Order: sequence, then structure tokens, then C-alpha cells
Amino acid sequence: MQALGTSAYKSNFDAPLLWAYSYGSYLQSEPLAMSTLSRDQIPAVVAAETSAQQLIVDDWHTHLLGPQAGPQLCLYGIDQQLAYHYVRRKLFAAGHIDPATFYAWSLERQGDFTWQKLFADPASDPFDEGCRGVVVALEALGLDPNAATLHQARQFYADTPPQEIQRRCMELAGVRRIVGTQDVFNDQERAYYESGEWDECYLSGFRLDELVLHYPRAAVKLNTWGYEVGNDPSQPATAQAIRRFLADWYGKLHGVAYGACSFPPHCPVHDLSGLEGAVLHHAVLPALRELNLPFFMMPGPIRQLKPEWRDAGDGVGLADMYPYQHLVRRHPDNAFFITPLHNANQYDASVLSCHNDNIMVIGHWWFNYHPGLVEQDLRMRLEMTGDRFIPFNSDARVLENLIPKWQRFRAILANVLSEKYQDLHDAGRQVTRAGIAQTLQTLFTPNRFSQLS
Ligand code: RAT
Ligand code: ZN
Repeated sequence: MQALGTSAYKSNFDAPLLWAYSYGSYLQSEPLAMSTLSRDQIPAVVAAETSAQQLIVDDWHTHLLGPQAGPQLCLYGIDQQLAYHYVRRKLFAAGHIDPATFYAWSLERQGDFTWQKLFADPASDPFDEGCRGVVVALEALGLDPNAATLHQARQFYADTPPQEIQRRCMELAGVRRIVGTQDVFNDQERAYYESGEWDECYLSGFRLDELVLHYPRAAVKLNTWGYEVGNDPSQPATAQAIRRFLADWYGKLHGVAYGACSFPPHCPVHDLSGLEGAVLHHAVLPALRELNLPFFMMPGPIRQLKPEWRDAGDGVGLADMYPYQHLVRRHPDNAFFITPLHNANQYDASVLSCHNDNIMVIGHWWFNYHPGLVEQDLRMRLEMTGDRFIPFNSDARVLENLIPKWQRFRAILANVLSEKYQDLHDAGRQVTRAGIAQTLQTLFTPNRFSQLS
């Protein structure tokens, strides 16, 4: 099998990671790191090792872009936090407002209304992760999450440059680099990618939903852009043109980490007689293999169940995992990540990664980003695969989302990992601080697919 952690792929992630801090420095400067921990010492050591100061991570899937991308693409601030679709969903589901009326308002008016109904009104305690996240971020940034109005928060954002907001969000979350969601079929995004400046800490997740799921629509654009494609992606000339398009954009985007696509629950990704399967088989997967990029698959969303709710109106369905089993076996030289949206698919995804060395489970997002589910999956993944998965990505859309999501996950990680290390200790395994640091490195190091060679 060819090396999948390719030079291009590795070059994005092989820069001196802050891991140097932990494992390496312990080995050199702290001999104690190698000494055996008692059962009672384990929780404190795991808590320190998983903290935002010590475990600095790359966030593998977000929708973020930095301040250089401008206010339409770089979302931050109190009103954007309140407009996050996890929060809006709650507003609409509770029947507080008719969506059409709400969307006709300015962002500030939407923010005031949302704050009043979901936060200031004592009848609405924010137990849900979306609203709780706003409370956590405000508190972490030194703002009053119990304020009656948004006056103080708005003043803070008016006085603070976006670069400073970004710096604080990343520092509080313990995030070093951020992979975004680059959809070049989106005209507004493409205009920025054609000519905009990139902040070095942002890398690209090359988003391929339009190409794979809506090929006829995508083909019209491809032809407009000078890639001569026909209706049938299995035709060699068409497949070749699509591959050229992917290679060209790989060159234009900043530090592409993978190609990515979400799939509806019953998508026949393996079926070569369907358009999705044909685009994948003849064009996308060969191109990614040539570029040495993994393919990041997100089965499960049902888009626009309630179109009038816009991005708050999507749903989720249990995915048929058979097509994915077929796909990863048919393409043994491609690397895959998988992150099903439906919680009941998490187990199948882990099993899939147990008997295929070219696929790894990653993260939590959207409807399965709930502490109870994340904790349950983390246990299951450790128990089933050892350290062969990437535990978390934030899927943040607004910069401040980084804070609550990573804080929440770190607490879960510390708790579950302590329990697992105590369990190993009880079984007779010697547990050391250096060993814990090494495991965390393995779990979060993005270039592990290089070991597939
Ligand atoms: O979780 C979300 O923010 C969704 O709206 C989706 O966009 C999802 O993150 C995705 O990447 O498809
Ligand atoms: Zn996403």
C-alpha cells in the first residue's frame, strides 16, 4: 500500500507541533514523567495533560475563517453567537417567533430578541448545548452571561479588534490550527479564495458536497470555469477534467487537509451506476489519492426538512453503513475519515475502522455533540479501537464556539481517560505521565495515516 500520509498531507501537519512540549520535554527534563503513577495520582495528571494549556490541538473540522476573510465569512461577536443555528433552532422550536419575520430583521434585532427570549427571560434556562455555549463563552471572555441586555457585550466587541477575539478564543480553547470548510461552488467564498489573504493558522477542508451530491448543477459551473465535463462522470475525459479542477483548487486553497462531503442517510456511495458513486470512483477518490489527501465522510444529515428555518431546519437520519464498507474496501489506497451524524451509527463506524486500516473515526458534530453521547462514544472508541481515532473537532461556525465546545470536550476526556487509566492500573499495567502524554499525542496527531504505508 502506498504511503497515505503524503508529503503534501504531512506538510500541513508536520510542522513542529506543540507536542514537543510534552512528551519530548518530559523525557529530557522530567525523569519523574517516567515513574509509575499511583491510582490516586492518575486523575490529576490526566487533568493537567488534557488542559487547554498543555494539550494544544489542531481543530479538524470547523466552518471558521479568520478576520482577513471579512465580516461575511469570519463570524464572531455576540449577535453571531446568538444567530448560531443550534440557538436559533431552539427559538423556532419553542414557537417564539415566525422564522420569516425573524429573518427579515437586522442581525442586532435578532440578537436582542433571542437574548430576551432564551437568556434574559427567567422561564428559559439554557440547558441545551447551543445556549449553554453562549453562557460559557461570555463568562470566559469576562462578560456577564446574566446581563439583562446586550449592551456590555456589544461595547466589548466594538472595542476589541477581531484579531484579539480570535487570539483569545483559540487560547481559551487550546487550539493551534483550524481546518475550515471550503466550498468553492459558493460564489461568495470562491471570490475570497481566488484572491484573499490567508491567516497562517487556517487550513482548508475542501468541501465537495456540491460536486458529489449535485453533479448536474456542479457540471454547469465546471463548464463555465473552463473544465469541459459531460453528464457522465465515468467518461474518461469528464473524469479527467474533474480531477484537474480538484488539483487546481488544491493549489489555490491554503493548506488543504482533506476533501470532505456530507451524505444523506441512504446515499449509495459505492454504486457506480449512480452519479454520486461515479463521481467518487472516477474522479474524487483518484484525485485525492494523487494529492495524498484523505476523504472526510459525514453520513447522516437530512437537509432542509424545514426550509423556512434555513440552516436551523436540517435533520438527521440513521445511515446505511454498507455502502461505506464497500467504498473503503474498494479503495484501499485512499485514506478515509468518517463521522456519522446519527448516534446509532457510531458503533458501526468504529467497527469499520477495526478491520480496515485506511479509515479512522473522527469527532462529534451537531446532533451528536451532546456531552452524554460524546462520553459514551469516547468510552466505546477507546475500548474498541484503542487509540485509533481522532476524538474531537468542534464544527464551530462562530469563533467563540471554540471555547465551550473544547472546554466541554476536555472535561469529558479527562474524566474518561482517568477512568481508563485507573482501570489499566488495576489490571496491572504501569501508568506513567509520559505514557499518558504519548497516548494524547497519538489521539490528536493528525498525520497518523502516514503509518499506513
Ligand atoms: O453542524 C453544522 O454546523 C451543520 O450546519 C453542518 O453544516 C455540518 O457542520 C456540516 O459540515 O455539514
Ligand atoms: Zn460542519
